[in-house]
Amino acid sequence: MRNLALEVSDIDPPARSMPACAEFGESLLLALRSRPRRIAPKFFYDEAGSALFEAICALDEYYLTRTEVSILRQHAAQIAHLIGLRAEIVEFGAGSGSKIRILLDALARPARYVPVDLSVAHLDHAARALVHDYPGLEVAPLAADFTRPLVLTTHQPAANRRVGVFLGSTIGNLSLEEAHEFLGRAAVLFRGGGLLVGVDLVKDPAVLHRAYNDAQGTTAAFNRNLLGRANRELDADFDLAGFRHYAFYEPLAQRIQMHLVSARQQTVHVCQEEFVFQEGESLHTENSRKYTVDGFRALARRAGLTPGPVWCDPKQWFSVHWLASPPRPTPASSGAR
Ligand code: AVJ
Repeated sequence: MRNLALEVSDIDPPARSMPACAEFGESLLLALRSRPRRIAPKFFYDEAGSALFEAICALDEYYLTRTEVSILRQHAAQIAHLIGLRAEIVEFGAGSGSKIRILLDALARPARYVPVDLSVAHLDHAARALVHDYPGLEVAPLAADFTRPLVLTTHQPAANRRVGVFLGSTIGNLSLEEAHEFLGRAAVLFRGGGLLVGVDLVKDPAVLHRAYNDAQGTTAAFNRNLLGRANRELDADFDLAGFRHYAFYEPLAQRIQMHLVSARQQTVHVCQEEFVFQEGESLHTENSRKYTVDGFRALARRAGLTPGPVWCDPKQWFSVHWLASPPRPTPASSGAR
């Protein structure tokens, strides 16, 4: 009998299109030259940034992670049933790979697990641990930027049924237009299967404010690490203490905005180029959009998905959605009138 278990050495080195640091440099220079200055939040996640994000997930104020984990635990059996037997699971923004274990433990026999993440180190570490802990599971990591269309269209199917998993409310980093586009591509990629998405919900602004302004300053350190990363990778000379962490909730736009605001007039250098920050001038580093349950379902429907069950915690602070992507009608069934 053929042994389907993969040896760690069998895992292909993750393929990647562009060195992340070169892309970071270009994006930061573009951001600093334009007004308003803004950069994509994906650049937070170097090694230090990923560790800081893990620390955020453990904070009292940051209810998102523990709430989502409790929802997944409570409904793992039903979710596993929807995912079905022998499915290929593609997880976007897999990170440390801890949440997927809740689902893997509930699934009878997943065919294949494809973690998609920007960080090769994260992917490698998580893949090794999963191959060790789940004998018989094929793990095929993909180092890629899932905010780009390329990834979702070039990836080849390996199982009959493919299911996407996008947890942690990472979808909140996308604008409405980008989220619509992502869901539309997912509808095509996961046709005949579906997509499981974790979505943070609109709630008391005070609760949201605390989640992004924790007492220990971990979120501030996470935000400032972007500048630290520039100092390490791009020969920049940001004074981290010269920038204030500023995060606020906009009820009308249903999102948190996060900024780094210059505490004084200062000059910084990035890749030999000089930039002046006036006192109070900001670098916009992140949007974190919140949804209502109905608002998110409507967005998914507009993108071509069929909203199914949705699970929430008792306080209705966080939601996990099953979005089905119905199979294309077969010629036989559409021809039969
Ligand atoms: C990983 C995008 C879901 O928006 O809550 C945490 C990132 N930023 N604290 C979020 C984050 C500040 C997080 N996501």
